[in-house]
Amino acid sequence: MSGQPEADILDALYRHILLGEAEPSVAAVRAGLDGGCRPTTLLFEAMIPALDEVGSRFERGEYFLPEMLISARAMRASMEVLRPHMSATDAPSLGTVVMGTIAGDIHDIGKDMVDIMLEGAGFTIVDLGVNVPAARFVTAIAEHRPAVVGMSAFLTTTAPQVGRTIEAVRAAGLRDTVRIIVGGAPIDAAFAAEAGADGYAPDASSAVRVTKALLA
Ligand code: B1M
Repeated sequence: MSGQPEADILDALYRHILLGEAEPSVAAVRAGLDGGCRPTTLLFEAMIPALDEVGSRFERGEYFLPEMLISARAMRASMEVLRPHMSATDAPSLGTVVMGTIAGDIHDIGKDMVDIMLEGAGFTIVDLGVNVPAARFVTAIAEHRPAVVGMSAFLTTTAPQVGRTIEAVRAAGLRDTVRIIVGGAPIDAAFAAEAGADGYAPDASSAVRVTKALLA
């Protein structure tokens, strides 16, 4: 047990990720877990708010790409420590989900968070990574026969690729074999419906709820 109050650990974790201090971030996650903090508390009350502040600083011109990058590294290192604590037990898989960030977009932290939450809920994840061309989604569906396909989009400029990817799945004759859920900061329910998706989730927890509902 670390003996530190939870609020202090959350505060330290927030600051370390904001400042891009990977090792201290990882140490704070470990201290939190040792002290009995829930992994989702660390994630939603410190780690994600820190990255939100990184984004705000970038918008205000106080942070530039290198700062975003080192904060992202600290986030990723901390997520790796959390991941095993959020995994499901040996229960049978609820189904396979093929996930990927659409073409032109290299953001993956939010996608990986959705992976972790879905894995934790009992789904099997096939993650295609970032900058995934429509054709790669199509071949992955043919290969893995998933119940659900998840697409993440984080940039306004490349978000229209979601609709193009869904169209490619349709053109390949595979659209009726899968349910498609989309998410990411520039996307909302109206955009998702317009793009031809079956579901939309604004965050990783609701992605689990929506995925289960799509399969019910
Ligand atoms: Co980028 N970036 N970035 N960036 N970056 C944003 C997204 C931005 C909002 C920052 C800002 O201006 N405030 C902005 C986009 C503006 C816009 O288009 N509207 C932006 C920009 C402009 C850029 C570049 C163009 C910068 C440049 O080069 N000038 C460039 C683009 C590169 C490219 O992709 N081609 C770029 C690059 C980068 C880094 C490489 C430095 C780094 C990425 C590191 C990485 O991902 N490996 C980075 C980062 C770190 C950010 C911010 C700061 C943080 C992103 C993040 O991880 N957030 C981001 C600002 C921000 O988000 N506040 C920003 C935390 C994450 C948990 O939230 O990603 O929203 P989020 O994911 C959520 C939900 O969206 C949802 O659940 C997740 C968890 O709750 N969700 C789903 C996600 N996928 C889902 C799928 C679902 C359902 C829900 O179903 C399948």
